[in-house]
Amino acid sequence: MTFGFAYTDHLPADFADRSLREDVLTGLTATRKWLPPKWFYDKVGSELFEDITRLPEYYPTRTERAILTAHAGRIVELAGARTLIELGSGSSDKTRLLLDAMQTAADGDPDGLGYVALDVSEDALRQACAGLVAQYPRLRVAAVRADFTHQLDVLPPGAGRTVAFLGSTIGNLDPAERAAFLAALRAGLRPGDHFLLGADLVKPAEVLVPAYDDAAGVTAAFNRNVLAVLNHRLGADFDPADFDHQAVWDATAEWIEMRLRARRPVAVRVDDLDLDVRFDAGEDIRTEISTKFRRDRLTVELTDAGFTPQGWWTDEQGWFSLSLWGV
Ligand code: AVJ
Repeated sequence: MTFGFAYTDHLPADFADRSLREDVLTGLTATRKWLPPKWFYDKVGSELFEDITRLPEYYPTRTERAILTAHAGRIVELAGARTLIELGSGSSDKTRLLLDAMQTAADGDPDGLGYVALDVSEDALRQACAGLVAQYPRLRVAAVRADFTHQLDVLPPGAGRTVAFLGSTIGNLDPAERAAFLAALRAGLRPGDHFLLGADLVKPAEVLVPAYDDAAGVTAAFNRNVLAVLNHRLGADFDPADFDHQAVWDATAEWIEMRLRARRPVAVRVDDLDLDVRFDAGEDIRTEISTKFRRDRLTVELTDAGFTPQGWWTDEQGWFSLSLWGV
């Protein structure tokens, strides 16, 4: 047993390079410039995100963990979870709370339990799965390299499947992308499967804005890091210091918008795309939307996609939600 987990790749080797090039070409030539948030997460960006999760202002990670700590047992019981499939597995530390609850629920019979990580990053998958194999020697672990925004037909079969999508990553999708994602997920599930969703909730702007514009400047560094990613991977020549970090609460769309604002007129060359990009002073690149939800809206969207509500949990302040859905 060299690896201890099965690895399946559903993406071409050059997937990341090709989609980065497409995204940057589309986003930086648009009238209102934008970049998708998935390119934040190179090694430096992933470390900065881990730092963000420990900031006093950034409540989502610790709040979601507290809800899971309090309710994982009940969630696993309601879902009859025996195979946990995690979309965008990241560092998997919240995953462990669910796996522990599955083991407790299974007590005599932990051998049938499984964990499947689904992510676009081979490195992230291997690291997460190797850690879990070491810690849970009897768990059946599988890694699937796939793009969860439109490859949900590749979920492996299993008994008592629960698909977990935690951390409010769903908030990064705009309404159309969200509807497409939920429809694709629903199509990949069968009766008896469950969906466990972590979603951040609407709350006062005085709480939301500092969570995305912290006093220590970690989120600003995280935001600017996407420009360094473009420099390294596409031969661009951004000076990240030319751009200011902005976090704006859009009360109509109910999302936080992160932007990079040119401090002066800027000209950038992106060698690998043979592209020249000009920014006026004050011009923005939208780098992320982070949607905040209400229970009613989530229920409508999930119900429209063919899910039925099975449970809803929040913290005392009602800041973050975990919800369980059946099909
Ligand atoms: C990982 C997408 C949930 O939207 O809160 C943190 C990323 N961006 N600070 C979020 C993020 C700025 C985060 N998600």
